[in-house]
Amino acid sequence: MEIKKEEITKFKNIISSTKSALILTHEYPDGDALGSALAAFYLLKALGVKAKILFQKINKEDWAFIDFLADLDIEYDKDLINVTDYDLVLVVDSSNPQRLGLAEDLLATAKLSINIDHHVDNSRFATWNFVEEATSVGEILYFFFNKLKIVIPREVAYCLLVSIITDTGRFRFSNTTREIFLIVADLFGKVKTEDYFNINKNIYSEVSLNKSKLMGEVINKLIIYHDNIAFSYIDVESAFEDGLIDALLSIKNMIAAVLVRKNGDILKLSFRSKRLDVNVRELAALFGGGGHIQAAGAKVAIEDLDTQLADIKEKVATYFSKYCG
Ligand SMILES: [Mn+2]
Repeated sequence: MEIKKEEITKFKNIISSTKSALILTHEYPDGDALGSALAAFYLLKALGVKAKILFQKINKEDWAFIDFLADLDIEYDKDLINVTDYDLVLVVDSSNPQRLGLAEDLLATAKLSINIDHHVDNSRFATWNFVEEATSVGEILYFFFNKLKIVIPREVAYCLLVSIITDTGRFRFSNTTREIFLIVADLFGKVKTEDYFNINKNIYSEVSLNKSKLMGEVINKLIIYHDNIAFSYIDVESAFEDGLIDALLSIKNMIAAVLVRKNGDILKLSFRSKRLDVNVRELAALFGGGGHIQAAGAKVAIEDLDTQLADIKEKVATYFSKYCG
């Protein structure tokens, strides 16, 4: 990818009149949301902006390993934020304002907003939108640093690696290109060897006991459609979100997976596909959601749970019939 010079100039101009900023990302932040929010904090700091990050429903246990980062200003409680205290709200990794969960109203009342994202279906909801086709917001921010000629310190390189590693599924997804390896090689030169080891160990080699139990529950409730589609429904309140669906998708012979989670009064639907020609974004759209071809999601308000679950199952089975058999 390449960010146009005009875009960088535009960003620079907006920031030049900004003194304070609030950084938001989607609730239940994943590696890219987290990595890009932290990298954005450092980017703004380098540009003379005092920033604060608000994380919502973050799973602190799983992400505690990035704690070594210094000078951060992070808040976890939305109620402690008065949005009028900030000149600007910067949103990362969120294709629409609804993804911000309870922080949606903070964005709605912000004086000015910037949206930096890599989801092609981004609704361009901010005053200024920087939506680029990239593996991750981390990749986009890498170009922001470079084009603005801001040296990337170790902490930022670490965050950008977390973004890129998680949003390429450890360089397994189809968005993995030669270009992304060149960026990673550059970032490698800025971190310590043990940093890369540490990121992978924490994200992939270890799963907390609670999350392991939840994965067990996902597998216990498994239903297979057309011999190739893994489906599961769980009703467990938990902050663990990321990676649960991988337990389904990694089953041999599955070409796609659907995970439905009851979360308070909503159903959260996640869709993943193993194949480039199996489009789950189209399926997510049937439920008012969106995302990428191989990874998408939707949220549905619960009215009549049993009827809705039956409807979801039927739509899933029908949708995939064209790919199976
Ligand atoms: Mn992302």
